Amino acid sequence: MRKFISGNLNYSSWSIRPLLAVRKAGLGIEEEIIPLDFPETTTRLRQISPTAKVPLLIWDGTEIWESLAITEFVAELAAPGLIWPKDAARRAIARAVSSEMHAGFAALRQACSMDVRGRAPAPPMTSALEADIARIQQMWSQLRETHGRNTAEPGPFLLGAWSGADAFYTPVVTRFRTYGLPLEGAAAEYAAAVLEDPLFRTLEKEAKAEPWWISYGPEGRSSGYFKPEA
Ligand SMILES: N[C@@H](CCC(=O)N[C@@H](CS)C(=O)NCC(=O)O)C(=O)O
Repeated sequence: MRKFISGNLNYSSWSIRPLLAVRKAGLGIEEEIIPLDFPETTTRLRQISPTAKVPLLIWDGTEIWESLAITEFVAELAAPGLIWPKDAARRAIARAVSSEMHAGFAALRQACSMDVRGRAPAPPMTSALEADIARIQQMWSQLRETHGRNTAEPGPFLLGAWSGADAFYTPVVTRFRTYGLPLEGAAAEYAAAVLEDPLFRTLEKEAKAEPWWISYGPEGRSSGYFKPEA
């Protein structure tokens, strides 16, 4: 069995990162969604995953959890250059910024939950959130202005051609859009390129069509629910 198990595409940022890589690699992997925050969610997650979290990749009896490890595994199976750049220096940078995302940006993640189809006011600015936004602005601009202009693997993404780094920053791009956070210059152009990319557009369409909803409010995150028909 070759199956990728994710949370809702609209809300599960850790799921959509490796899912974009799985789809890019075109390995014919079946996909299953376990909607988050429903009464049965934890039981279902405990049954399938050692961490009771998604994403999880099942590949011929091997179970791989953690978004970065799944992305690395998929990269090994994919054609060279499809997930990580062919050039060793660019590959290292792509991995560095992906690791930085995996381990960091806590203030942004806390204040701006991923909600691909949602639009909401910007949260109150704190110095930690401001620092996360500034680092992202600086990182995206700097990568676009240096590695993004390479001619060997050209494209509008962080390292030129699409890479795992873009998979890791796609949920960040959508947060900037959802909460109307500021971006300028090359960083804003990069975000626009991600939102226009067919790989993302397909996922966005699926996220919009999902029947499962979660609300965010002053009292925190709601349970999952089915939105009543309008
Ligand atoms: N470090 C993990 C984080 C995975 C994670 O936190 N997944 C969330 C969904 S985005 C989850 O499964 N939460 C369990 C739950 O909501 O019950 C990774 O990178 O894969």
